[in-house]
Order: sequence, then structure tokens, then C-alpha cells
Amino acid sequence: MATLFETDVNEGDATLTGEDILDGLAGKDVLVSTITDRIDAALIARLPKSVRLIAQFGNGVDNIDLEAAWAAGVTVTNTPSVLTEDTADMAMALMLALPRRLVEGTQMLLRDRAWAGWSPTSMLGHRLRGKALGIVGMGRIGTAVAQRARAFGLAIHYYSRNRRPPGVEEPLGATYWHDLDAMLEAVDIVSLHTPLTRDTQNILSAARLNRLKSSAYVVNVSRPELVDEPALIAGIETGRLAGAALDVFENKPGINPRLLALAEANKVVLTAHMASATMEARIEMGEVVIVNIRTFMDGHQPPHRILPETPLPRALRA
Ligand code: 8YV
Repeated sequence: MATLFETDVNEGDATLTGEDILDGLAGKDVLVSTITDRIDAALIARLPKSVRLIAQFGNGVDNIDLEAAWAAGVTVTNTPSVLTEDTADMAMALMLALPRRLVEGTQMLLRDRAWAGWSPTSMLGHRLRGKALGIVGMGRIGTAVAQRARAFGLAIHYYSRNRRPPGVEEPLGATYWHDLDAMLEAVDIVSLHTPLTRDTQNILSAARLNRLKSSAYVVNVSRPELVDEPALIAGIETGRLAGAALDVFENKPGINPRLLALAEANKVVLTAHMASATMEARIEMGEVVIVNIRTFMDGHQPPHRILPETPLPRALRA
């Protein structure tokens, strides 16, 4: 097989420092990054002059200081689309997991060996059909979730930066809400599908969580910073909220023990940032990274360049 690129590969070490990244970049033209690599202004200022492209292996680019990259003349690309369907599948799985007590049922059988057999009142959950789903962010992934949720009989509500132009029908008979606060009062489940930007950070603030019905629960396959996590935890602990199903949560220095306790009590379902983790998606993401790099190296605009009108990620945390 012909060698396409000469690479210096970091094999899955999620704790790369800026120095590690810079060390690996000597003599290179492209930095291929993932969400765990913090590419802040200080690091960008120290990039070798040869590095003109940051090719993110992922959809979200909130780990990259886009303004600093652009100011330094560095192009940034990502891999949208190829992880849309798998991420939407996981949102659906999480949406079902809490009301249908999937994790609890498995734990009772396998971990606790406590199943006494079927009875009419054993493991009763709640039906999804007929409930109202509020989607925050009706982009590619939000729309793919809406399609699935519609098939499950949920009524679709959404709040989004981009409303369809006047006269264009809402997809899937969805109800658009200009006012997120009002939508939260109306729905039974809220699912987050917006990128993390300066505008969306803490979009599910403590005050907004308070607007949800006490029977409502939160699904998050996007970014932890979209939610006031301490307020979410306190809300579930006090019964103010029914629960949460989270693929993403604060994990520095570790997962909040109160969140783990809620998962033990089956009020919360936790998965390990794996919404896009299919073999197929990872292969396709790699292919898109290669297309972005080759196009750029051939002197053309890469197909998935992050454009300057893109809402900026929130300021990277110190
Ligand atoms: C990826 C994600 O696995 O693409 C994203 O934005 O959150 C994940 O599903 C990760 O970003 C890889 O860099």
C-alpha cells in the first residue's frame, strides 16, 4: 500500500499536554486533533510555521480556539455528517433507558441476582409514546433524533438558532419554540443537540431546569457544559426532576460521586461518551479527515472547513 502521509500517532492517550502535542508536530504540516486535545491560543502561537491545518477527528470543535487559529492563518476542519445517525441512535437508546428501566432490569438480574420472576407489577416503567420531546438544536443530529422519536410516537418540539424560513413547513410536524423557557415547561423529555459555543454554554441553567415538569428528564449526548450539572444533580436528588440519561458529564478530576450515587439508585443512566462510538463511524471519520487533508494539501478549500460565521466555541477554560 502506498504511504499517503508520514504520521506521528498518539495511540489513544487522552491526557496529552500541549508540550506532547508540540513535540509530535516537529516537521509536520497538519495537526489531527480530537476532542480531548486542548488547542488553545497559547498552543496555536507555538505551532511550527509548517502547520497550516488543524484537522479535527470529530464533529464538535470546542477544544480549539478558532479565533486564534484563524488569526494565525491556520485552517480548521471537522468530520460532520458521518457520526449523525449513530449519535441519534444513542440519544434514542438513552431516551428509552430511563422510562423502561433497562439498566435497572439488567442489574437486578445479573448484579443483584434478585429477580423473583414475572408479576403484573414487576418493573413497571413509563410509556414513551404520546410524550412530548423537546429538542434543543435542530441541526443534523437533532433532526435525526426527531425522525427516530417520531417513529416512537413522541410529539416533537424544538428550539433552534435557525428557524425554517417563513412558509417552509416544520419537519416532522415539529413545533418550533422561539422561547426556550416556554418549551421546557411543555415537554416531558429534553434532549440536547447543540454545539458548545459562547451562547449555548449553560443553556440548561439552574433556572431553566426549574421550569421542567417534575416528571421530566434530561438526555445529553452533546457536551456537559451545556447543563448546570450541580443543579441537575440537586434537582434529581430532591425529586424536583425525574432523572437524566447522560453520555457526557463533568469528568475532571473525576465523575461527581453524587451523580454516580444517582446512577446507583437508577435515577440516572450514564454511558461513557460513546454516542458516536461505532466502528463504522470511526472509519468514516478517518476517511473524512483524509479527504480534508488531501484537498487542503492540493491547494483547495477542504470540504469541511469551519467557516468564520460558525458560532465560536466558548472561551477555553484555564
Ligand atoms: C467524538 C464527539 O467521538 O464528534 C464529536 O463532537 O463528541 C464525539 O462523538 C469525538 O469528538 C472525537 O474527537
